[in-house]
Amino acid sequence: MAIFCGRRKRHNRKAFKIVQYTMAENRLKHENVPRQVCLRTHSDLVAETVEWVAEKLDTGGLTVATFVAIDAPFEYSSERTFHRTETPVCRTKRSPILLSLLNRTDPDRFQFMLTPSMIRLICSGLVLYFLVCQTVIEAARPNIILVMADDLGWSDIGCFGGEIRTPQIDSLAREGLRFTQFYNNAVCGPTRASLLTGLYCQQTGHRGDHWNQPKDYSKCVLISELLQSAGYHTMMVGKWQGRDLALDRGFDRFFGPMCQAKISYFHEVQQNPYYLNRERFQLPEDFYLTESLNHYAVQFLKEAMTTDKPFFLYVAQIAPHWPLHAREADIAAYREQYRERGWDEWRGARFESQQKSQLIPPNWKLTPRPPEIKDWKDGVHQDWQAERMAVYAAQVAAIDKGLGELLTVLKESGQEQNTLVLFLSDNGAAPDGGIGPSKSGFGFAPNQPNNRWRLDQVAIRPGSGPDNLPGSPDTFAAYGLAWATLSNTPFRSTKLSGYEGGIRTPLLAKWPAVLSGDQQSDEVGHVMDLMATCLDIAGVKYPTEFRGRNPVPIEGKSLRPVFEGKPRQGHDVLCWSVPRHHVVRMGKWKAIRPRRGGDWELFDLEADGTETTDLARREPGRVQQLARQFELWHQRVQDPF
Ligand SMILES: [Ca+2]
Repeated sequence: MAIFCGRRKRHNRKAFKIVQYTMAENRLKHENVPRQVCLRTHSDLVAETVEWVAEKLDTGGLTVATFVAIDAPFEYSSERTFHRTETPVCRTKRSPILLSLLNRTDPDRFQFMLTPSMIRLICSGLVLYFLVCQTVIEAARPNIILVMADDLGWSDIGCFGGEIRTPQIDSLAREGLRFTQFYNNAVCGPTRASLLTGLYCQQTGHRGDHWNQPKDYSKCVLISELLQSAGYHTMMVGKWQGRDLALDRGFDRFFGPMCQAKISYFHEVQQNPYYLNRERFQLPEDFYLTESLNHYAVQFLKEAMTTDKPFFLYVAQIAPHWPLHAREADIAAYREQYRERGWDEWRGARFESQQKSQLIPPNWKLTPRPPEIKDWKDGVHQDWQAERMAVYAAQVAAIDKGLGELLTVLKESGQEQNTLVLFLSDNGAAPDGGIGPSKSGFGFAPNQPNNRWRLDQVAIRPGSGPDNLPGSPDTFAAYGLAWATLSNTPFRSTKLSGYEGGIRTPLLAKWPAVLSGDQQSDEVGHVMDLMATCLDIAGVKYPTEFRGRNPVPIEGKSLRPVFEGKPRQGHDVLCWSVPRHHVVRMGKWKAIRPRRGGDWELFDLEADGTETTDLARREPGRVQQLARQFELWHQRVQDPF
């Protein structure tokens, strides 16, 4: 039997839905066979339709269920909607409906479908041909899953040398490609601006030096908007830093906080309201941020499998960004390994692993440990220090677990082959949290209530130390410069900086239909290339006009040739204006100077990727050439620094 759960023109949507459900209930009561239902529902009703069917499957009322989601953005009208609704009918898995329709075994049930216009359409060989062609084209368009971690250091994942257990992320490298020279914008908001628009963040109104600030959407178009308008089902979970709703920016589904201030992993806090699509979302008991994001990513992905559209899922994880918040069982899994071996030993181990796996050239030196960081063996409060890294590791592991859940859904759905899965980090590891124990920090201090941040008004214990361990919901701490230096092994400096430890990100790509496994690329790329890549593989042209806006021409360059093993026309010059530095890279050469003025330093990244030897005095002409390129870029993107 077929049940239509959408609305007809002039029908009250809710009333019609109830009528259809009731009809379905009655049919199921009185018919034993075939107990098969094909539900055709508007995409914003899919979730509850799925729930309804799940209940029927549980109670034995149904044995098989198939779904067709009608594209909600189109207004319901006979001809046009018929195109939208009947396209799937022409696909083999929808054939039961078509057969029923043509056989007319139960005309009552299909009274709605058999309008004159629909019959004309079914009889029209030309239109059918067109629909079949559309179906073939649609089937070839790849799905995209893009997972971005927040403040994850370059080597925190196993396949980049890390000791934190990340088997799922590592599987992307084993079954795909790892990029060794990929860049972000050193801080959250600017990276997300580039990722979502394919532009330098300055072109969208970001200065590049602030974690979060208003963006000028009049000059750009978002990846979600273009993919959605091209027929993709678009979904996002996680960190949304816009002032408007993600659903107003091209996403069909959204779960996460409107992130405007420091966040908690366990509770709702000031300036971070959660939304599920357009509705405010009340956090359940026993909430844990990363698990919740993982949960909704999986739910959205499963829902996407019920549509006939290709999909784009953007998972903007907030972990392992501070505060250090994790569940005790997850922390316990890492506590001993950091008590036994500190930052020096693990850093050496990561470096060795990176050389052994040829992630980095053998001639690079490990960047020196910052002078303020003591030798681990000479340090005090080692258990507290170890606890800081153990909580951080638990936060990383939670991201990995979520990716694993997505990969499982993908595999079981049979869509693994033609799905591009990308993983990266929005900036280098963050140095915040202090070198030693503290009594205050992050706006919390002794002799003040510290209870205005959490909405449930529970006070935060300020600072961090041996008598105030991090991890639990009433703490607010970060792991400090020493561990951040480990996270960014072998690179120099950290988040906010223009040195490689601030702006270089791991990037992994898995796409079985195109990419074989265990590949590595030293192609230089930037986070703005991801939008160009997604549009390229989806067959979507970047527009000169979109809904009354005239977006700046896209800066990003597609990575598709790299996936296909072909030569790629990369960036001649890349520039950054990040919180602490101005940076320009041309080929293997990189010049960097303090943002607030000062001399340029020059590094040969091929010979010295860890930026240990400044060549500026030896090559003043080259410095001048790079500085000129930076000035040209600065004028072009209208950086207001
Ligand atoms: Ca970040």
